[in-house]
Amino acid sequence: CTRKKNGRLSVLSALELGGVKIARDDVVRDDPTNNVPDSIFSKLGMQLHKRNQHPIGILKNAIYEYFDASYSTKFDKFDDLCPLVSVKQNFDDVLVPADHISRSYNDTYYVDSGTVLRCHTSAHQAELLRDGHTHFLVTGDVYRRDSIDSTHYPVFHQMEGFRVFSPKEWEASGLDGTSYAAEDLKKCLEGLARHLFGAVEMRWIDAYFPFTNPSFELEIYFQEKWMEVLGCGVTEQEILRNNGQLDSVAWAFGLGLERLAMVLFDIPDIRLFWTTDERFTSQFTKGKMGIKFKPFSKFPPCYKDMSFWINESFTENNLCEVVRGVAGDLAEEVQLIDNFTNKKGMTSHCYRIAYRSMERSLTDEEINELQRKVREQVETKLNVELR
Ligand code: FA5
Ligand code: MG
Repeated sequence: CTRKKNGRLSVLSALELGGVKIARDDVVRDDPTNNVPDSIFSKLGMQLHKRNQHPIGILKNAIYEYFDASYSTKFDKFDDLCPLVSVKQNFDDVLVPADHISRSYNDTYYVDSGTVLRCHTSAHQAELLRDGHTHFLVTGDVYRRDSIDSTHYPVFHQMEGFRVFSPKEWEASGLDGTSYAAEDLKKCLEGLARHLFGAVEMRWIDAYFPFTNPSFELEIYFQEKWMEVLGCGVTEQEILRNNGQLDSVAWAFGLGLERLAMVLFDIPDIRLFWTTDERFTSQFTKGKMGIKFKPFSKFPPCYKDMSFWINESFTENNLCEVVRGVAGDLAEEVQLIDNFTNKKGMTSHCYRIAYRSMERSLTDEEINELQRKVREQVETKLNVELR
């Protein structure tokens, strides 16, 4: 059912998420404080992580199994928390500084100035701590304005893990609380990686997150590159104190489920998780981890280059949003291939866009039309001068 609103046709729909009813018009409307495009709204409520036959759901269940088998204390599991959260939940509660780039409209989808589509499952740490949970896993869809390539998608899934320790747990060890938690965290995640992968090449990288210290990232070797699969660390005391845990220490992690599933199931492109093509969906079975995805004939990509003079407000995320708006999942990659500044101080960027369908071959006409629209919108929406 459709109706005209503010001069634009919008498909009416409402969905219920985590007990909250959301109407499309609550999210997608012509409002300068809202930057959620229809293509993103349409992903709300898909809940790939709750489908037991889908690689994301299969992986979630396998991780649950690991935690159930490894710990005598049960981890409380949440996979139905509403992805619309307040700016406070998404950022303030986890100590993201007021001027941090992740808060910008360039990086995050805002529903209005006080509400976002969560950009990480860490948005739920504080409320769950306040509700008295000390061991928990939170799985859900998260949303980010981001680049376009085979391992980045504007909607993906994370699983958050959180474990609180009381003083008696580390005091006997001779270690201080932070070292104790950091050791336990690495042991837990290495054990998880072994449970999921058996043998796989992995390495720890020192990292930074506002909500943990120390912080680490785990990388796994995949498609001839190191790929970051998770962030983690020892929770900042302030978060614990603010939420009723006075003498404790804790660890937390946030896993990217698509990235892990790509390695586990040999899935070469992140867009495939969203396809309804049976040649993809029929290859996976509830509870079965050993399956390797067999690509159904790979279609050739088509590359189109475009050059323009950028302006001060130009960002790559805005460009990617335009490309996705026009080409949707036919956009495979957007890559900066040339960049120079002339004597007048004008900077030119050349981007190469790869178009490819996961399901069929595209015609020249179709691609030319996509590229024509991209060029047109890049000019009008981003205010850059095409060359
Ligand atoms: C976070 O989101 C932190 N909240 C993780 C965390 C939790 C750290 C608790 C410490 C304690 P980061 O932005 O690095 O961190 O994202 C975590 C993972 O999500 C990445 O390692 C990656 O696997 C995945 N990821 C990030 N962006 C994308 C994307 N655009 N598409 C697919 N996966 C992504
Ligand atoms: Mg990261």
